[in-house]
Amino acid sequence: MRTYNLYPMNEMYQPEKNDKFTFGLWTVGNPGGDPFGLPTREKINPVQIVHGLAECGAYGVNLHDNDLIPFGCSQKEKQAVVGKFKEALKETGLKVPMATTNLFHHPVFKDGAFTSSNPEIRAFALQKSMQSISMGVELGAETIVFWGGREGAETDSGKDPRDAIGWYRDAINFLSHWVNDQGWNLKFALEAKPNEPRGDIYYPTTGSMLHFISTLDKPEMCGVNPEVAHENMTGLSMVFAVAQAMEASKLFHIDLNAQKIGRYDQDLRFGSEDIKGAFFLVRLLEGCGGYPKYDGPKHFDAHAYRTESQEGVWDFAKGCMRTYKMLAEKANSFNNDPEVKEILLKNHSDSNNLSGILSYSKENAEAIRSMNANPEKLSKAGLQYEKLDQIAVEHIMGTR
Ligand code: GLT
Ligand code: MN
Ligand code: MN
Repeated sequence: MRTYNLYPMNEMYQPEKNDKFTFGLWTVGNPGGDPFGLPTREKINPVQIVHGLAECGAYGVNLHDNDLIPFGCSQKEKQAVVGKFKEALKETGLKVPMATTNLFHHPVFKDGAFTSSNPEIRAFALQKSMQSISMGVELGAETIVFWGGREGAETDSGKDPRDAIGWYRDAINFLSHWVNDQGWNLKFALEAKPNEPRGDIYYPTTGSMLHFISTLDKPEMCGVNPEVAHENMTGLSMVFAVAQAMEASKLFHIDLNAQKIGRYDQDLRFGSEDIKGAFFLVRLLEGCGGYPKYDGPKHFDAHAYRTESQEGVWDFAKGCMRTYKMLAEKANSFNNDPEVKEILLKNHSDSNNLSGILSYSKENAEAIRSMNANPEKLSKAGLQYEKLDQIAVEHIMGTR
């Protein structure tokens, strides 16, 4: 494989192990097929993917059960494939931080897995998840992602969404109790998506997943796996979704990619669309405003353009990581920019010492009630957000 030579002089953006950059087998292994056209690349096998990712400098590789073990594979074939995969991991030092279950591809899941109206299909979905989680544990995974691609509907005539929502809860509760009984210390990360492949999907946003978690038997085991594309598809803010998850200590995993608003799930190279959105997301993840850094794996759930050969796939993978690192540097320079600090300090200042009365007590309620506010004067202050935002743009563009 050739080395990344777009910027051969500049070594500072090389990925390092402690960046915890990961890719799924299904991402760099995507052969470029789409609903309208055949694949444009040869399919490479999981062992080749592990070696390719290691050469790119990734930390780990994630997988669905069926990315490694074809559906319906015998126990013997399974052992052989897992053995070879483990060998490749050992040779390269790559980790498997996350595993997930494919509950969307096989026709049996055409009307949902955990939310199928048929209890036999719901039971099969649990069985498949248990097998997949066991394999994940064998490979060292600490996080199990659940993406319910088929958990939705085209018509609400077929089932009551309240039933479906309850069945999804039953499934996550079942699996969390089972994992606990196995003595495994795993985290579940729930991934939302508004639609596609279903007309509508239950729990369509990270925010709705966060509420769902609070209704589970073992909420402490469960967090979210927000994806840029999935929040952006409907025009929502990924920054707000991730901030809400971080503030609730529920950001267990993250899927980084890019998306044009209002389209199908594009899964584009991280930072290739909405560079300012990507900048503020990285700034959040790297720690700012007195909040700590997100320390979990950063998974690029994206794939190369269909125009690419395998070489282009590695360009894509290196591009994702490189852009993240460049944005992390820019976020740091923005945070340390004296003018930024000055504006933020001024806007947040508490010259009348009022922050102490904003949490409820009877005395504080009395203080608020009798306060002499001056909304006319308060509304006069310009907040200098035009300047702040332009400074952010200047940092991103490298002119500051
Ligand atoms: C699928 C989906 C992704 C999920 C993967 C995990 S599978 O590619 O589009 O967003 O994260 O199941
Ligand atoms: Mn995803
Ligand atoms: Mn996606």
